Amino acid sequence: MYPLQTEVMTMATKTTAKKTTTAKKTPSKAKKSTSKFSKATYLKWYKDMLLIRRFEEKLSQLYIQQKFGGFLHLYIGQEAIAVGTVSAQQEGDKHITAYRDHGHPIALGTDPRVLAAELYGKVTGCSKGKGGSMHFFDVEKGFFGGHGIVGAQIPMGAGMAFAEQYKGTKNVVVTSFGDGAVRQGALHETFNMAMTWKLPVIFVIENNNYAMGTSVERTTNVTDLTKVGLSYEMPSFAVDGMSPESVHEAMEEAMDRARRGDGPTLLDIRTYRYKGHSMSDPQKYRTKEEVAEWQEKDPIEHVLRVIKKNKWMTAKEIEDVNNWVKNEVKESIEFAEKSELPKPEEIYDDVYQEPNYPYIKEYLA
Ligand SMILES: Cc1ncc(C[n+]2csc(CCOP(=O)(O)OP(=O)(O)O)c2C)c(N)n1
Ligand SMILES: [Mg+2]
Repeated sequence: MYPLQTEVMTMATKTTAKKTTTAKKTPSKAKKSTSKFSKATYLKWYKDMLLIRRFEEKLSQLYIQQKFGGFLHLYIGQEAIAVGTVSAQQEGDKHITAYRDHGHPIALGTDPRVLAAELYGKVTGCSKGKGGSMHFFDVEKGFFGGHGIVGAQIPMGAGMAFAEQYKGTKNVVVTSFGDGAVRQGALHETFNMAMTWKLPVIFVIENNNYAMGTSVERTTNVTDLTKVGLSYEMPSFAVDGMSPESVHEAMEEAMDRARRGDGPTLLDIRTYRYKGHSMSDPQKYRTKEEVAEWQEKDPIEHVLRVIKKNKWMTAKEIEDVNNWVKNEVKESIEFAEKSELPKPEEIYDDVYQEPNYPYIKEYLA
């Protein structure tokens, strides 16, 4: 059974930590939110998380109806990570992630219409319809994809951070990846280099405990992933990924460290994906009870409870937000359906090619 965040937080506050079978896996540095956030922040978190969730719920229906093809990896359950990160960032900061990439651009303010169009392979899509679900991109908003090769974005994120350091900006790069990617060799080379050069990069493990159907426990005997960062003497912390407050605080601290020139941080953000790995996943590797236990910690419900408790929105205003979200989703799909497909002659446009690359047979003749 994957440890619930309450257990992580109990360990962190060193109060009445129960001895459970999972307790040994919970690191001692887990963080719990203590500070207060503004009404505006909570309202934005609520609106953005709801948009991510409703958008993806609609996408999963459309995918089953075969309205679009390719892969579809849903972010549902993990929304607090994207919104808590974005609320902590500053103008000019950059993001790069894996193929589970719908949450970040929405939290950064990319229009869901261009995201829906991308899924439909339409020319109005954020990657001109040539990337699909795994290759969302929005450079204007600081979102550098959307990468399908597990762990490939880790060195790229460090490279982007090197560029910021080289140019002398104060921007930081948030490089996100899954728990499965932690076992890629490139991560270790990158961590070593990032620490040596004190790059302004924040490494984020979106730790949902599963790489497809393989749990962290089945992959390694080092199940506390913060230890991977600590072995490079990188400041490394476990964070409650069901709480946007905890994500924001941990991120803000890491961003300050990077901007001061003190180098990278590793955040092992404990989260859960409510849906399967992709759309074809029989989910035999976990129980319904485990899913339900995590859903009890739902970040959208949590934020809504805070809003209601503080009387920040009336029932009517909450309904208005829900209707706005519903309409955004509807209009996004209509936009995608009405848009044009790319022209066949454009197929090789925007494809990276180095004509004198010496190892391609065609160029050797
Ligand atoms: C180098 C490489 N190996 C294998 C795959 C197949 N693959 C796609 S997703 C995935 C699991 C990765 O899990 P994790 O990093 O935890 O991310 P999550 O899907 O949980 O967000 C694998 C093995 C791949 N895309 N790239
Ligand atoms: Mg995972």
